[in-house]
Amino acid sequence: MKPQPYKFCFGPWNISEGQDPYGPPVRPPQSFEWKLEALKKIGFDAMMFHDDDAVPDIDQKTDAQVRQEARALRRKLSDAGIAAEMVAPRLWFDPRTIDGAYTSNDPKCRAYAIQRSLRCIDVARELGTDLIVLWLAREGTYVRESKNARRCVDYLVEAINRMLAYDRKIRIAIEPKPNEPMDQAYIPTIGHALALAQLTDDPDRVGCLIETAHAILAGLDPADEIDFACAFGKLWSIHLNDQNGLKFDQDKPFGSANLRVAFNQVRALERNGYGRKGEYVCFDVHPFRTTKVEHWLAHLENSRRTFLRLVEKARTFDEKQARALIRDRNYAALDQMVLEHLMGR
Ligand code: GLO
Ligand code: MG
Repeated sequence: MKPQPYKFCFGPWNISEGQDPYGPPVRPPQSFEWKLEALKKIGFDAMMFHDDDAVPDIDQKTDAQVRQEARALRRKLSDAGIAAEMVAPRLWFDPRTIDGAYTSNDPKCRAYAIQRSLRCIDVARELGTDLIVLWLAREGTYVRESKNARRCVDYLVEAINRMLAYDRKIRIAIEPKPNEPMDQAYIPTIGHALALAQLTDDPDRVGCLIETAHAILAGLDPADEIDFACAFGKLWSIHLNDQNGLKFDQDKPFGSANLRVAFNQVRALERNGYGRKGEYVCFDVHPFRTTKVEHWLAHLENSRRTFLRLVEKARTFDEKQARALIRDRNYAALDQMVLEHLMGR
């Protein structure tokens, strides 16, 4: 089979201004048009969106306004030759999501989260994508006794069922993360996401999105998460980046912390034919806080460059030699062979 040419994507939040919990922005905010132009200039194919990236102040607008603004955005995107990859409801900013969105203890807040998610589907429909991403940012606790985790599973299923029923065409990709902002999240891994899918009314339309950093924060190998999701035919999007151990979510450029772990993710994507059904390679990466304005897109270009170099490395890996070493159970030599290959020999 002919090797897949990959298509690339990032979100407007990936051109970030450098604020962290200890300091303010260090780069001036840019308009959406500037970011779209930047995406086009560096030759990416698609943009991913939060519902309020697409329609700012979405909660203040009527349904008709939301649809109209999303339609205007679609025209802007198609004029630029850029696709909308997915839309994700931002369920972690509003005061009604302080105690979680779908799993809040307050029924009024849970109702808000569901309504907001249905609006997100309206936006996706207008933007011409059937993919809704759920990063379940605040579905978890700081204080374990504050919520009934058993009931929270039902709340999550109920919210997803409402979305599935609202639009029979959409697919939902759950993006698990084990912590941050929460101490402990309810859906920390791909196994949890896919198990949750089985409890919904239409498991075939509930899949997942793997983010490298999130898998590492869960103590897992992102390549294994890729293979696991692909065994179910449910890897519908991916956020490649990197993470140096168990710290705050770093969203480093792809391959920046561990080239070998990155290589294995690329190998896993290649052996599963990722991209053949139109899936995009998305980089959920951020510039370092030290980045100057004139270098603002480097983390995105570098991530793609590293990805493509690793595709080459995956395709030129001596599989025959590797198989011989595996037959001989000579894993020491296999280990070194991988290192030599990555070092260029
Ligand atoms: C944060 C997540 C976040 C999501 C985005 C889309 O840790 O990775 O960037 O990917 O909000 O849902
Ligand atoms: Mg992400």
